[in-house]
Amino acid sequence: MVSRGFITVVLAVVLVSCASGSSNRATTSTSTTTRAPVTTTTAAPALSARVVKEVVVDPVYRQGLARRDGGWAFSFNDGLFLTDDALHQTKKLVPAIPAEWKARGFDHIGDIDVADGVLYAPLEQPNYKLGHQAMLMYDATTLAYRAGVEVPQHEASFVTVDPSGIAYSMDHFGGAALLRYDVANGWRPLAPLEMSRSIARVQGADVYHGAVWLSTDDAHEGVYRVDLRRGRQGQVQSLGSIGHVDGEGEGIDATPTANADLRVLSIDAKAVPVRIVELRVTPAGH
Ligand SMILES: [Ca+2]
Repeated sequence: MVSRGFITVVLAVVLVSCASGSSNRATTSTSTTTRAPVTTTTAAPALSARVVKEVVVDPVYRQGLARRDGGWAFSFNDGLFLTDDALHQTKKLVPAIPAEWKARGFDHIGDIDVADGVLYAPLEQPNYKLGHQAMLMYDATTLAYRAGVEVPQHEASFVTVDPSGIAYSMDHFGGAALLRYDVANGWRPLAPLEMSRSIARVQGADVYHGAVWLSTDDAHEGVYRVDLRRGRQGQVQSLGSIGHVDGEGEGIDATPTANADLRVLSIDAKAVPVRIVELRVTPAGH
Protein backbone atom coordinates (compact mmCIF):
# COMPACT_ATOMS: atom_id res chain seq x y z
CA MET A 1 0.00 0.00 0.00
CA VAL A 2 2.70 2.43 1.00
CA SER A 3 4.82 1.32 -1.88
CA ARG A 4 1.99 2.15 -4.24
CA GLY A 5 1.68 5.57 -2.61
CA PHE A 6 5.35 6.23 -3.11
CA ILE A 7 5.16 5.17 -6.73
CA THR A 8 2.18 7.44 -7.29
CA VAL A 9 4.14 10.36 -5.89
CA VAL A 10 7.11 9.59 -8.13
CA LEU A 11 4.94 9.31 -11.21
CA ALA A 12 3.17 12.55 -10.37
CA VAL A 13 6.51 14.28 -10.07
CA VAL A 14 7.65 12.80 -13.37
CA LEU A 15 4.64 14.31 -15.06
CA VAL A 16 5.20 17.73 -13.50
CA SER A 17 8.91 17.52 -14.28
CA CYS A 18 8.29 16.58 -17.88
CA ALA A 19 5.91 19.48 -18.32
CA SER A 20 8.30 22.03 -16.86
CA GLY A 21 11.26 20.43 -18.61
CA SER A 22 9.56 20.79 -21.97
CA SER A 23 8.82 24.45 -21.46
CA ASN A 24 12.36 25.18 -20.25
CA ARG A 25 13.85 23.42 -23.22
CA ALA A 26 11.48 25.14 -25.60
CA THR A 27 12.58 28.50 -24.20
CA THR A 28 16.21 27.55 -24.63
CA SER A 29 15.72 26.38 -28.18
CA THR A 30 14.34 29.77 -29.24
CA SER A 31 17.67 31.37 -28.37
CA THR A 32 19.50 29.49 -31.08
CA THR A 33 18.48 28.73 -34.62
CA THR A 34 21.09 26.06 -35.21
CA ARG A 35 19.59 23.44 -32.92
CA ALA A 36 16.58 21.35 -33.68
CA PRO A 37 13.81 21.81 -31.12
CA VAL A 38 14.14 19.35 -28.30
CA THR A 39 10.92 17.51 -27.72
CA THR A 40 12.09 14.54 -25.66
CA THR A 41 11.51 14.76 -21.94
CA THR A 42 14.59 13.45 -20.21
CA ALA A 43 14.34 15.52 -17.04
CA ALA A 44 14.31 13.32 -13.97
CA PRO A 45 11.81 13.93 -11.18
CA ALA A 46 13.33 16.07 -8.45
CA LEU A 47 13.30 13.98 -5.31
CA SER A 48 14.83 14.39 -1.91
CA ALA A 49 15.31 12.05 1.02
CA ARG A 50 14.92 13.15 4.62
CA VAL A 51 15.67 11.24 7.78
CA VAL A 52 12.51 10.22 9.61
CA LYS A 53 13.84 7.78 12.20
CA GLU A 54 16.94 6.06 13.51
CA VAL A 55 17.01 2.56 14.98
CA VAL A 56 20.02 1.25 16.92
CA VAL A 57 20.78 -2.34 15.91
CA ASP A 58 23.12 -5.12 16.95
CA PRO A 59 26.62 -3.72 16.28
CA VAL A 60 27.47 -6.82 14.27
CA TYR A 61 24.98 -5.69 11.60
CA ARG A 62 27.55 -3.28 10.17
CA GLN A 63 28.07 -4.00 6.47
CA GLY A 64 24.96 -4.80 4.51
CA LEU A 65 21.20 -4.70 4.63
CA ALA A 66 18.45 -6.21 2.47
CA ARG A 67 14.71 -6.70 2.69
CA ARG A 68 13.49 -10.30 2.52
CA ASP A 69 10.11 -11.96 2.88
CA GLY A 70 9.00 -11.42 6.47
CA GLY A 71 12.00 -9.49 7.67
CA TRP A 72 15.54 -8.33 7.00
CA ALA A 73 18.97 -9.71 6.18
CA PHE A 74 22.22 -8.19 7.46
CA SER A 75 25.89 -8.84 6.72
CA PHE A 76 29.11 -8.51 8.64
CA ASN A 77 32.64 -9.05 7.27
CA ASP A 78 32.26 -12.82 7.73
CA GLY A 79 28.67 -13.24 8.84
CA LEU A 80 25.10 -13.29 7.59
CA PHE A 81 22.02 -12.74 9.76
CA LEU A 82 18.28 -12.94 9.27
CA THR A 83 15.74 -11.12 11.41
CA ASP A 84 11.99 -10.80 11.54
CA ASP A 85 10.22 -7.49 10.94
CA ALA A 86 10.88 -6.45 14.54
CA LEU A 87 14.64 -7.05 14.03
CA HIS A 88 14.70 -10.13 16.26
CA GLN A 89 17.37 -12.48 14.95
CA THR A 90 15.98 -15.72 13.53
CA LYS A 91 19.06 -17.24 11.89
CA LYS A 92 22.76 -16.60 11.55
CA LEU A 93 25.72 -17.98 9.62
CA VAL A 94 29.11 -17.19 11.18
CA PRO A 95 31.53 -17.68 9.58
CA ALA A 96 29.76 -17.13 6.28
CA ILE A 97 32.67 -17.22 3.84
CA PRO A 98 33.15 -20.80 2.58
CA ALA A 99 36.58 -22.33 3.25
CA GLU A 100 37.29 -22.63 -0.47
CA TRP A 101 37.04 -18.85 -0.85
CA LYS A 102 38.89 -18.11 2.38
CA ALA A 103 41.78 -20.24 1.13
CA ARG A 104 42.04 -17.86 -1.83
CA GLY A 105 42.32 -14.81 0.43
CA PHE A 106 38.73 -13.62 0.38
CA ASP A 107 37.83 -12.13 3.75
CA HIS A 108 35.10 -9.48 3.48
CA ILE A 109 31.38 -9.47 2.65
CA GLY A 110 29.87 -6.10 1.71
CA ASP A 111 26.31 -4.88 1.09
CA ILE A 112 24.02 -7.81 0.28
CA ASP A 113 20.76 -8.17 -1.62
CA VAL A 114 17.89 -10.67 -1.67
CA ALA A 115 16.04 -11.47 -4.90
CA ASP A 116 13.79 -14.39 -5.77
CA GLY A 117 14.81 -16.44 -2.74
CA VAL A 118 18.54 -15.93 -3.22
CA LEU A 119 20.79 -13.89 -0.94
CA TYR A 120 23.58 -12.31 -3.00
CA ALA A 121 26.79 -11.33 -1.20
CA PRO A 122 29.73 -9.38 -2.69
CA LEU A 123 33.00 -10.93 -1.54
CA GLU A 124 36.36 -9.17 -1.48
CA GLN A 125 40.00 -10.11 -1.13
CA PRO A 126 42.17 -7.18 -0.02
CA ASN A 127 44.57 -6.94 -2.99
CA TYR A 128 42.48 -4.62 -5.15
CA LYS A 129 45.18 -4.51 -7.86
CA LEU A 130 44.42 -8.11 -8.83
CA GLY A 131 41.27 -6.94 -10.60
CA HIS A 132 39.07 -9.77 -9.45
CA GLN A 133 36.56 -10.18 -6.67
CA ALA A 134 33.65 -12.58 -6.19
CA MET A 135 29.89 -12.89 -5.79
CA LEU A 136 28.38 -15.56 -3.54
CA MET A 137 24.86 -16.91 -3.48
CA TYR A 138 23.04 -18.32 -0.45
CA ASP A 139 19.53 -19.62 0.17
CA ALA A 140 17.73 -16.56 1.55
CA THR A 141 15.69 -18.70 3.99
CA THR A 142 18.23 -21.22 5.29
CA LEU A 143 21.46 -19.30 4.56
CA ALA A 144 22.83 -22.46 2.95
CA TYR A 145 25.67 -21.62 0.59
CA ARG A 146 24.76 -22.37 -3.01
CA ALA A 147 27.54 -21.13 -5.31
CA GLY A 148 30.09 -18.44 -5.96
CA VAL A 149 31.64 -16.87 -9.02
CA GLU A 150 34.70 -14.74 -9.60
CA VAL A 151 33.97 -11.39 -11.24
CA PRO A 152 36.34 -8.99 -13.06
CA GLN A 153 36.27 -5.95 -10.79
CA HIS A 154 38.85 -4.37 -8.48
CA GLU A 155 36.61 -3.81 -5.47
CA ALA A 156 33.15 -5.06 -4.52
CA SER A 157 31.44 -3.02 -1.86
CA PHE A 158 27.95 -4.07 -2.96
CA VAL A 159 25.80 -6.14 -5.25
CA THR A 160 22.12 -5.72 -6.06
CA VAL A 161 20.01 -7.86 -8.41
CA ASP A 162 16.85 -6.76 -10.22
CA PRO A 163 13.86 -9.05 -10.91
CA SER A 164 15.08 -9.77 -14.45
CA GLY A 165 18.36 -11.17 -13.12
CA ILE A 166 20.68 -8.26 -13.87
CA ALA A 167 23.23 -7.68 -11.11
CA TYR A 168 24.74 -4.25 -10.44
CA SER A 169 28.04 -3.47 -8.75
CA MET A 170 30.97 -1.02 -9.16
CA ASP A 171 34.55 -1.56 -10.31
CA HIS A 172 35.92 0.67 -7.55
CA PHE A 173 34.40 2.19 -4.41
CA GLY A 174 33.69 5.31 -6.41
CA GLY A 175 33.21 6.05 -10.07
CA ALA A 176 30.89 7.09 -12.88
CA ALA A 177 29.59 3.72 -14.06
CA LEU A 178 27.70 0.74 -12.67
CA LEU A 179 28.94 -2.70 -13.67
CA ARG A 180 26.25 -5.09 -14.86
CA TYR A 181 26.15 -8.88 -15.00
CA ASP A 182 23.71 -11.43 -16.42
CA VAL A 183 23.30 -13.68 -13.38
CA ALA A 184 21.52 -16.56 -15.15
CA ASN A 185 24.31 -16.78 -17.73
CA GLY A 186 27.16 -17.36 -15.30
CA TRP A 187 27.42 -13.71 -14.36
CA ARG A 188 28.38 -12.77 -17.92
CA PRO A 189 29.54 -9.12 -17.88
CA LEU A 190 27.18 -6.76 -19.71
CA ALA A 191 27.93 -3.22 -20.88
CA PRO A 192 28.40 -0.94 -17.85
CA LEU A 193 25.75 1.70 -17.20
CA GLU A 194 27.43 5.09 -17.57
CA MET A 195 26.30 7.59 -14.97
CA SER A 196 25.87 11.34 -15.48
CA ARG A 197 28.38 12.09 -12.73
CA SER A 198 30.92 10.37 -10.56
CA ILE A 199 30.01 9.35 -7.02
CA ALA A 200 32.67 8.79 -4.36
CA ARG A 201 32.97 6.06 -1.73
CA VAL A 202 29.87 4.07 -2.63
CA GLN A 203 29.19 1.56 0.15
CA GLY A 204 25.84 0.10 -0.81
CA ALA A 205 23.14 -0.06 -3.45
CA ASP A 206 19.66 -1.42 -3.99
CA VAL A 207 17.81 -1.64 -7.29
CA TYR A 208 14.12 -0.85 -6.92
CA HIS A 209 11.40 0.60 -9.12
CA GLY A 210 13.44 1.74 -12.10
CA ALA A 211 16.44 3.07 -10.22
CA VAL A 212 19.56 2.06 -8.34
CA TRP A 213 19.66 3.75 -4.94
CA LEU A 214 23.20 4.32 -3.65
CA SER A 215 24.50 4.88 -0.12
CA THR A 216 27.94 6.38 0.39
CA ASP A 217 30.58 7.31 2.89
CA ASP A 218 31.36 10.48 0.94
CA ALA A 219 31.90 13.96 2.44
CA HIS A 220 28.26 14.34 3.49
CA GLU A 221 27.16 10.71 3.79
CA GLY A 222 25.12 11.22 0.66
CA VAL A 223 22.35 9.10 -0.81
CA TYR A 224 21.86 9.05 -4.59
CA ARG A 225 19.43 7.75 -7.18
CA VAL A 226 20.61 6.45 -10.56
CA ASP A 227 17.77 6.30 -13.09
CA LEU A 228 17.36 3.11 -15.11
CA ARG A 229 14.36 4.13 -17.18
CA ARG A 230 14.51 4.58 -20.92
CA GLY A 231 15.53 8.11 -21.88
CA ARG A 232 16.96 8.85 -18.46
CA GLN A 233 19.38 5.95 -18.03
CA GLY A 234 22.31 6.83 -15.85
CA GLN A 235 20.98 10.20 -14.72
CA VAL A 236 22.15 10.75 -11.13
CA GLN A 237 20.23 12.67 -8.50
CA SER A 238 21.66 13.63 -5.15
CA LEU A 239 18.85 12.98 -2.66
CA GLY A 240 20.33 14.17 0.62
CA SER A 241 22.32 12.95 3.60
CA ILE A 242 21.81 10.28 6.24
CA GLY A 243 23.51 12.55 8.81
CA HIS A 244 26.25 11.38 11.19
CA VAL A 245 28.80 12.75 8.73
CA ASP A 246 31.67 11.81 11.06
CA GLY A 247 30.49 8.19 11.01
CA GLU A 248 30.58 5.63 8.21
CA GLY A 249 27.69 5.03 5.83
CA GLU A 250 27.33 1.38 4.81
CA GLY A 251 24.64 -0.74 3.10
CA ILE A 252 21.21 0.32 1.90
CA ASP A 253 17.80 -1.16 1.18
CA ALA A 254 15.21 0.64 -0.95
CA THR A 255 12.07 -1.40 -0.25
CA PRO A 256 9.33 0.98 0.90
CA THR A 257 7.45 0.09 4.09
CA ALA A 258 4.85 1.92 6.12
CA ASN A 259 7.60 3.87 7.88
CA ALA A 260 10.24 4.67 5.27
CA ASP A 261 11.37 4.35 1.67
CA LEU A 262 15.12 3.92 2.22
CA ARG A 263 17.16 2.42 5.04
CA VAL A 264 20.90 2.98 5.34
CA LEU A 265 23.29 1.45 7.87
CA SER A 266 25.46 4.01 9.67
CA ILE A 267 28.40 3.13 11.92
CA ASP A 268 29.00 5.74 14.59
CA ALA A 269 32.37 7.54 14.56
CA LYS A 270 33.10 5.72 17.84
CA ALA A 271 32.49 2.32 16.08
CA VAL A 272 29.27 1.83 18.06
CA PRO A 273 26.37 2.14 17.94
CA VAL A 274 25.30 0.97 14.51
CA ARG A 275 22.09 2.57 13.35
CA ILE A 276 19.56 1.99 10.62
CA VAL A 277 18.79 5.49 9.35
CA GLU A 278 15.31 5.50 7.84
CA LEU A 279 14.54 8.02 5.11
CA ARG A 280 11.39 9.10 3.35
CA VAL A 281 11.66 10.07 -0.31
CA THR A 282 9.44 12.94 -1.43
CA PRO A 283 9.39 15.49 -4.21
CA ALA A 284 12.13 18.02 -3.59
CA GLY A 285 10.97 20.98 -1.53
CA HIS A 286 8.22 19.04 0.25
CA1 LIG B 1 21.54 -3.85 0.15
